[in-house]
Amino acid sequence: MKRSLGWGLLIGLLLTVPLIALMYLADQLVNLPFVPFNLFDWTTRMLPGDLITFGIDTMISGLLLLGGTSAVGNAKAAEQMSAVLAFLTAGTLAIVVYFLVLSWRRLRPSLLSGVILGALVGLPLIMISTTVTDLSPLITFVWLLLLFLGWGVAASWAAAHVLESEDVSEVRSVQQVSRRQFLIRLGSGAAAITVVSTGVGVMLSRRAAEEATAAVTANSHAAPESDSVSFPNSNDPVVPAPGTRPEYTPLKDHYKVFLRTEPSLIDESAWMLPITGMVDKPKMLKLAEIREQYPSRDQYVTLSCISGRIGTSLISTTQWSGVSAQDLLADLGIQEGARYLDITCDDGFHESVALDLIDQDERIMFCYDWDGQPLPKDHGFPLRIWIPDVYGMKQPKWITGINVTDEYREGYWVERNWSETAQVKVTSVIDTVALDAIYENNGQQMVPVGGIAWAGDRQISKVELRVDDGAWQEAQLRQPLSETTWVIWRYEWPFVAGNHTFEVRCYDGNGELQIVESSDQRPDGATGIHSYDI
Ligand SMILES: Nc1nc2c(c(=O)[nH]1)N[C@H]1C(S)=C(S)[C@@H](COP(=O)(O)O)O[C@H]1N2
Ligand SMILES: [Mo]
Repeated sequence: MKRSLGWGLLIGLLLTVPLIALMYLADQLVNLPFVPFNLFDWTTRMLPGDLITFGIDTMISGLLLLGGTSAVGNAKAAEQMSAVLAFLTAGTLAIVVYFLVLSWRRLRPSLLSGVILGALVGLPLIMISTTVTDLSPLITFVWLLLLFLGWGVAASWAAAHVLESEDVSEVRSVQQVSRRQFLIRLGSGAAAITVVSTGVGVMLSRRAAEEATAAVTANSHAAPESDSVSFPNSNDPVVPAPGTRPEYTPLKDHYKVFLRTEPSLIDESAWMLPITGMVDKPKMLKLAEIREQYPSRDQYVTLSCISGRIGTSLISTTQWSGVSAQDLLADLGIQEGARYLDITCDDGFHESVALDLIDQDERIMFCYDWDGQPLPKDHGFPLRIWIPDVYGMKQPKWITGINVTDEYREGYWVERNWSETAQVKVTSVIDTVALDAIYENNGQQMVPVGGIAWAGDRQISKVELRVDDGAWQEAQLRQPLSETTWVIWRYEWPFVAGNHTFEVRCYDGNGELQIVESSDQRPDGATGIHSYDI
């Protein structure tokens, strides 16, 4: 029993690793589904919302502990790694169980038993993968079935070589020799398949990434905003304290959140936006038509994720360009009684947006550019919506359809018990106490302290700091990029040696103090005071 457990583990690993490598290769070559990701996405979709949030949160805190804030950018890589490891574990365990059953029931590892193993494991996975792929289900089915049957048959063949149970000693020593040879052959076969498939796969994926970058550069009708144009507040005398985050987030550093293991990859030539439902004149629009037929507008926007804690790195600022939802809807002939847009996305995400809200706010836009360039694929290419003053969870990316309706449907995360309104919680954060930048002013040593404050579109009227429970002191505010971005603040701290705790609080444009009582991010967004120790 123990021996078959050991053999099962070894053979399980030796066979499941190349299986994964082959699926990866086929994914890179012709876009066949990569089952580990499909399985992971399916599982997270089936699990209750609370548990997923808990999982994501645990992972983010784990990464923070391990590698500081920069590691959070790698959360997706960590998720992909977990998906592959989970699959490897499951595949290996299946072979272990198969080996245990064989030795427990004293069965010969026949070819049929291998076919059964492959089918038992493969069929449910194939069901999951065919529901998420865009390829013909038949091709997907045949390819994956062959792969899993091959894996099962290889397991039975390996079992036949390693699980013989005769006790006669000469036979055993002969067996040991042939077993060793067998293992060497199996091991080198597995290694060869893995190395070649992964190598070619990685090469293909690099080339695809390069081509995508080249295409974006060729397409971009304007140089990136961040390089060329000066910002509206470039003359503001309040300069960020050294160590404050960039006021305008470099595009590659913008935070990312998406529910699937991989972002949707939408081909512009195949994409059209249908606007249907309660309208007299339904439409089907290509991206170029949306760009050309409607006036475009630009807006500096800070976007944040509701699942961030106080001081989260899931918040960023860039320039959004697109068409006002009012303009896009103007000539559709929206019928009497219509009340919502039901927006659907490539990845199964969806959200309802009230027509009343759109009527009240011309800024709500269907956005196609970020930072003067077509939306990056991670950020929703070709089209996403922007709604001021609400968290990202209400703002669909990769939009594939707009249905005008009189029925309200809860959005993807609302269905999973997150806030229905998801209005941004007023927040302020200390980024830096710049001890390195200490300077003297009239004989007093001063240290610049800096950070951000944000209130959705309600603006910031005041930011205050205190040190070690002292009195609250007012900070200087830099003019923001727009009324919908964060405000950079700066405070000059009269230096006192030793350990200290800094705290920050802010007031919105109406003079209302941010919520200072701590509450968890779930379900309405985190509240409380951010503090910083030196
Ligand atoms: N289609 C789709 N849209 C989506 C999401 C998603 O998973 N799928 N995530 C939402 C969430 S929770 C956030 S915080 C923002 C993040 O946008 P970003 O990744 O471009 O920063 O996108 C929102 N829109
Ligand atoms: Mo989010």
